[in-house]
Amino acid sequence: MPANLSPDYHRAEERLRAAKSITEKIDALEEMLRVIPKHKGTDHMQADLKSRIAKLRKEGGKKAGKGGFSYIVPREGAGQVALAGPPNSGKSSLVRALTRATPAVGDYPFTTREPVPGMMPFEDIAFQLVDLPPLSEQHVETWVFDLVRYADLVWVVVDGELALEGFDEVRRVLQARNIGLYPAGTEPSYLTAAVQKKAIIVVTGLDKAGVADALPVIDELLEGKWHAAAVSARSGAGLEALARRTFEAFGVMRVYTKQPGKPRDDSAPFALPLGSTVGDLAERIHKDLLDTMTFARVWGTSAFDGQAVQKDHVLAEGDIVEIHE
Ligand SMILES: Nc1nc2c(ncn2[C@@H]2O[C@H](COP(=O)(O)OP(=O)(O)OP(=O)(O)O)[C@@H](O)[C@H]2O)c(=O)[nH]1
Ligand SMILES: [Mg+2]
Repeated sequence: MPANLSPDYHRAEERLRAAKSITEKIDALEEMLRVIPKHKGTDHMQADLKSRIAKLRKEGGKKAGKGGFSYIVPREGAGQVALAGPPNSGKSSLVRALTRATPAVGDYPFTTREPVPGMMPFEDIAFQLVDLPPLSEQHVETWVFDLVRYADLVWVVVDGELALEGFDEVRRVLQARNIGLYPAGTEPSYLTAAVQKKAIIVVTGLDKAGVADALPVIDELLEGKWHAAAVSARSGAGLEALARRTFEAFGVMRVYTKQPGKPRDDSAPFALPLGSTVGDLAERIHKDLLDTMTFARVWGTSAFDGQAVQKDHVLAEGDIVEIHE
C-alpha cells in the first residue's frame, strides 16, 4: 500500500464518505486527486480516482470542456493521426505545440480522459491529430482502441528517458486487442495481429540532458527499423521534421485545381493517395464530375505544361489540373 497520505487527503476522503450529491462526490474526489502524493506508488490510486470522477461526470451529465465528445472523431484534413502512448509521455504537450487545441497537460499520469482533436498544419495542408488517454496495463476504455483502429496513422509517443519500456508497453497493450504496429514506409505482416496500423515512434524530451545521446541506442534496440522521430514540445526541436515525416508516411500528394483561363486555386490543394489519377481527382471534387468530364489539362511534373490528358493519367505531387466537361 502506498503510504504517506496527508491529513488533507484523509479529510477529503471523509468528505467523500459524507457526500450525498454527485457534485459533492466529484468535488471530494477531485480534492483527493489534487493532494495525493504524485509518485509511482500511487499511480493505481490516481487512475482509480480519475475513473471514478469520469464515471460520476457521465452519470451527472456534466462533461469536462465544451460540448462533450463522441467516441469516433470524424476525420478532417488530409488524414488522421492517433496519439498512443504510456501515461505521462508528452502526448497532450505535443498536441498543444502542434495545433491550436489546448488539452490539459499535467506532471502526473492519466491527465487526459477524453479524445481531443486538433489540426496540425504542414505547408498548405493540415493533418488531424487526436490526443488520447494513455495506453497502459491498467484499465483502458474500449473506445480508445476504437480510435486507434480508426486512425490512418499512429504516433507512438514515448518519453525519451523511458523510450523502450514505453514502446513495449504500448505494443503489448495493443497486441492484446489484436492491433499490431509497423513502421511507416514498410509493409505490414498480418501474421502477428489482425489489424496492422502504420506507425511512427515519437520520442519526447529532446530538450532533456541525455535524451539526444541515447537516440542511436534507442534506434538500434528498436530493431533498427523504426528510426524514431525525436522532438521536444518544450523547445520545439524536431517538430517540423515530425510534420514532414507524417506527410511522407501518409503517402499523399498535393494536387491543385484551376479554372480555364485563371491561375491555380491556391486556397485548397487536394491531398490524394500517391498513384491517383485525373479520374480520382474528378471524383473527389464532385461525384458526378467523373462521368461528365471529357479531358483535363495538366501543368507539373507528370505532363508537359498544359498537356491534354485522359481520366487514367497518373498525377504527381504539385500538379495543377484543369478539368473540362
Ligand atoms: N522537458 C520536457 N518535458 C515535457 C515534454 N513533453 C512533455 N513534458 C512534460 O511531461 C509531463 C506530461 O506531459 P503530458 O503532455 O501531460 O503527457 P501525456 O502523455 O498527455 O499524459 P497523460 O494524458 O497522462 O497520458 C508534463 O509535465 C509536461 O510538461 C518535453 O518535450 N520536454
Ligand atoms: Mg495527456
